[in-house]
Amino acid sequence: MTLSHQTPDAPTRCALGLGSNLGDPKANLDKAVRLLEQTDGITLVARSSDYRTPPWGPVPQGDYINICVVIDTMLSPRDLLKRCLDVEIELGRVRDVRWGPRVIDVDVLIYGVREIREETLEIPHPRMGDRAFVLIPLAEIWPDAPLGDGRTAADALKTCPDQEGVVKLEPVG
Ligand code: PH2
Ligand code: MG
Ligand code: MG
Repeated sequence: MTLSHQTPDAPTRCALGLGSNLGDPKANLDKAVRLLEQTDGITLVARSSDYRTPPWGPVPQGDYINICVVIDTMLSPRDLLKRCLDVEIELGRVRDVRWGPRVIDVDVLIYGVREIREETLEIPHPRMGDRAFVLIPLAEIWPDAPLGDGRTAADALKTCPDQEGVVKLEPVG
């Protein structure tokens, strides 16, 4: 059995990054968080504010709303990934263009202090340390989150580019 299939002996603290820029992004994010929190073996610890973020990457597309959540989980890294992908499917995600627009994206960013480098699962997420749309919501709820390169989320924010474009949305109602 590979490392990513090992279930933990005790709940493991993890961070997930969620984003949406198709349909009703806020509703999509709310629904994804609800599905995650209703999952056996997942306890929601914290949810960040919603952030409007300019699209990152080579594909021209609309702004995203991004959030992060912190969870405790008894699922193995592989089962947690599977649950995230199932939530994406349940919300109607179709995988077409890489980096392209999406109804929902649910990424496993951090799984305890575990480092996993497999073809279909890389934890900590290899690109989060320089992405403001991940680091800003993550540092809001878990500033000490270990990025795996010796830095915390708060450390990485000190040098992270493109932070000006990320706007915190105030809750309505
Ligand atoms: N996700 C992408 C590509 N670009 N840009 C923003 N602002 N937020 C995202 O979540 C995002 C992106 C592919 O995962
Ligand atoms: Mg993804
Ligand atoms: Mg992503």
